Amino acid sequence: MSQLSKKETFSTLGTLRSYERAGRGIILDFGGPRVAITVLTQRVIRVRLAPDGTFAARRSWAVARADDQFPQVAFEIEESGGALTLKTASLAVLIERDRGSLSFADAEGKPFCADETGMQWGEPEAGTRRVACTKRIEADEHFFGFGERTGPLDKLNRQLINWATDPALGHGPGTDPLYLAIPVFMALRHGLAYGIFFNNTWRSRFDMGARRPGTWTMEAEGGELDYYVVFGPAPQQVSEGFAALLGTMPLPPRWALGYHQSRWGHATESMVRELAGEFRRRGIPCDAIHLDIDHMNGYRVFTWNPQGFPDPQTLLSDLRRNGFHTVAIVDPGVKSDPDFRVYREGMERDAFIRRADGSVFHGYVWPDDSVFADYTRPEVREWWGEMQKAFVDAGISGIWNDMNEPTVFELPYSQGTGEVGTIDLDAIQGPEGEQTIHAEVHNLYGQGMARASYEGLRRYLGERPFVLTRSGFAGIQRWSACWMGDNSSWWEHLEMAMPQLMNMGLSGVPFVGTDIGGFVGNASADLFARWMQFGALSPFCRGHSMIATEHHEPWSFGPRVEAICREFLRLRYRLLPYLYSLFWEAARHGTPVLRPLLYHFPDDLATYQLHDQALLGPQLLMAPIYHPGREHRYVYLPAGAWYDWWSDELIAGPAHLLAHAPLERMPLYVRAGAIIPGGPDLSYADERALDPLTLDLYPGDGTFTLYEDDGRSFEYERGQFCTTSYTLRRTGGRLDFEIGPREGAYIPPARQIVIRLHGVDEQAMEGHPGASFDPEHRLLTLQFSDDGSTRTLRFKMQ
Ligand code: MIG
Repeated sequence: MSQLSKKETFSTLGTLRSYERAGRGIILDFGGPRVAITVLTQRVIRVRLAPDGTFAARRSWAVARADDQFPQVAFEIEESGGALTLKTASLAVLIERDRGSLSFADAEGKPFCADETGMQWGEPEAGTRRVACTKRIEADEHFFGFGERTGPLDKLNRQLINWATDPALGHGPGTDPLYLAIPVFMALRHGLAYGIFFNNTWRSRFDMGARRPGTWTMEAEGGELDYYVVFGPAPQQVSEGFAALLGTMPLPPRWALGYHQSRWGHATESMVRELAGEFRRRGIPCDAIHLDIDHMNGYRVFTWNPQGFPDPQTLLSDLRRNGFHTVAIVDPGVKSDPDFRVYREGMERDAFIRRADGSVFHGYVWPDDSVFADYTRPEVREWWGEMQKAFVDAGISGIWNDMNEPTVFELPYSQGTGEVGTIDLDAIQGPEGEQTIHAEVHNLYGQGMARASYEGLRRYLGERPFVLTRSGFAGIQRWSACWMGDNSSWWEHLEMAMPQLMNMGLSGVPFVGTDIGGFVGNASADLFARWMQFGALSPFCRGHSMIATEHHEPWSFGPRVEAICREFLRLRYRLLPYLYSLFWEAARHGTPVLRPLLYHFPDDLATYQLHDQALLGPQLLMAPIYHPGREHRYVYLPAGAWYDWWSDELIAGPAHLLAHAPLERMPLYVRAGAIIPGGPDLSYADERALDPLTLDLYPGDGTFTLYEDDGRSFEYERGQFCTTSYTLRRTGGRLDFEIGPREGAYIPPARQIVIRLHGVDEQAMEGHPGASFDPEHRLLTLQFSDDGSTRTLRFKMQ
């Protein structure tokens, strides 16, 4: 964003003249420029600048709820000397009269998000102007989130551009930006977390102390200076604030939590049948087969290649009978071909983006000369949604949206694509009466497309759809899962996958994954095994690879790696009740599924730079190996007691340890007090009911809530679900395990409960005549039938 750095005179606010209380907040008058501060919740404050004094009636493209949809919240205004203070029950906003600078403070007066240079704006140019705001970085403050990025977990000292981009030739640790543009971050220091959503869809940039140490800046090439401050003080509360603002992921169908197998190059029905058959023959669980662009007829979206896929309906229903769902890719480029229905209909409806001169915009993508639907228009989304019907009729249950930054080639594909660009920045887009140029809505292109896919699929499937997208903006979780695009089969990209996915979670997007094994290039056997270990415990779990590379299926690397893939995918499937409950938590509260350790240990500064360990939910800690030939790695366990997943050895944290990790093992730890609900081995997620329900208990104090529903309908939105809360409490020589009442309308099928109590001695059996004890593993096992009623089990401890 060289233009933003160029020397330019920026205006600043000056002295506060007056203010007025206005509905949910206050409006500050600086004798021309005005600033609106709106109280959305006790913890969520919106700040908007109007350089000319008028707040344009403007669309907030990404927020899930407009300001007036938040319930009214009480706040007070105090005047004292040179400052004005707005107070809610949780925080204060201080406004300095002489400079108009804003700062925030928690209930104890600890400052955060304080203006340094404060708000600035440039001269109007072609109907818009540059805006910026510079704030102070507090001592020991660090920055996380920002969507999908290369590089480390902590983004202090980095610049991050928000501009959806396909870095077509691959990416390295310094590449920025990538496909998703999510101007959302979380600032964290000891005792205080807050979040920022920069509500601006233009090309923008965060500078987190790179240009001027001690300050951070958000700046955009156009649009408004409009941002939301989401106060914690705990990371969880920041996630909840983002959820209130940007929405949460609807529950995906349970099958989408299974393993997905993809590959560019599955060009025929027989290849697909063989692939699916192989999973079942080899006893490797799998739920979904993805069809890449090879399935299309001349790369025409929503069509089938008659040679490769002469009878998709029979193929897909055969797959379905065998427990496989089919996900098909849909790109935005619509082949410019008068004989092609999608093109014809789109032209009739004037659905395609037009250039500034009024002619339809054309660009090259896979089908060569193509046109692009304008998904910012509701009627265009509706029409695109209708296109899903033919796919649903053929048996498709998920859509994979690719190339939706959008990517436009310089040359026809037959001539090698040339440079990769996008739609003309001055092309015309937007709903009637709200027309704007591509530059304002570029970052929303993938979002609108994913939304159209989701809404159309939802309508025709009548069940929960699965949508996967490469591009998106803040709030993309409301419609789609995301993968991190074209990584390579490099150890460095396995390493990078961890902070990428964790930062996506902190940005409000929980359903995320990377191409297991790497997309570009050939994975080595040990890279594939290590990536599968991490991928099997990632929220979205898909193997994918590029055309003309070596095969990357779980069995492509010989029996040793195949056994590792089988073991870890089976583990994922056994953990589905746990994972599904985490997805429900994400759907309700915006909580990430995969979390950096700082999420649960925000006061332990040693976790802030820990990019290579992750928590799956609150209880399971993984420490993947991401170097060739390594069989040991350094692991940090924060305060508290931990169990080694494989040996049940008890480890007291905080501890730095060297974990032994032969190729078959990814170091895994469980927090003391963990209650992990699990199920039987499965070949696919809905193969059979959850019976027995296994509860793995690790002595200590903890709680967990199991969530259950039918796994595929929208009945849960009408209350057809149930939860069961479990509590583990350790007091002296006693461990109490409480099964709370099953709450909610959904009744799971009758089943057995198997309790597996880890790390105990023989006396734990006392009073449990039916229990068995394995002294070697110090494991007590106990079984009874589950009638949904409450129960307390008491175990004697040493
Ligand atoms: O530039 O559809 O990221 O997953 O296999 C290639 C072909 C276009 C890019 C996607 C990748 C997909 C590929 N696509």
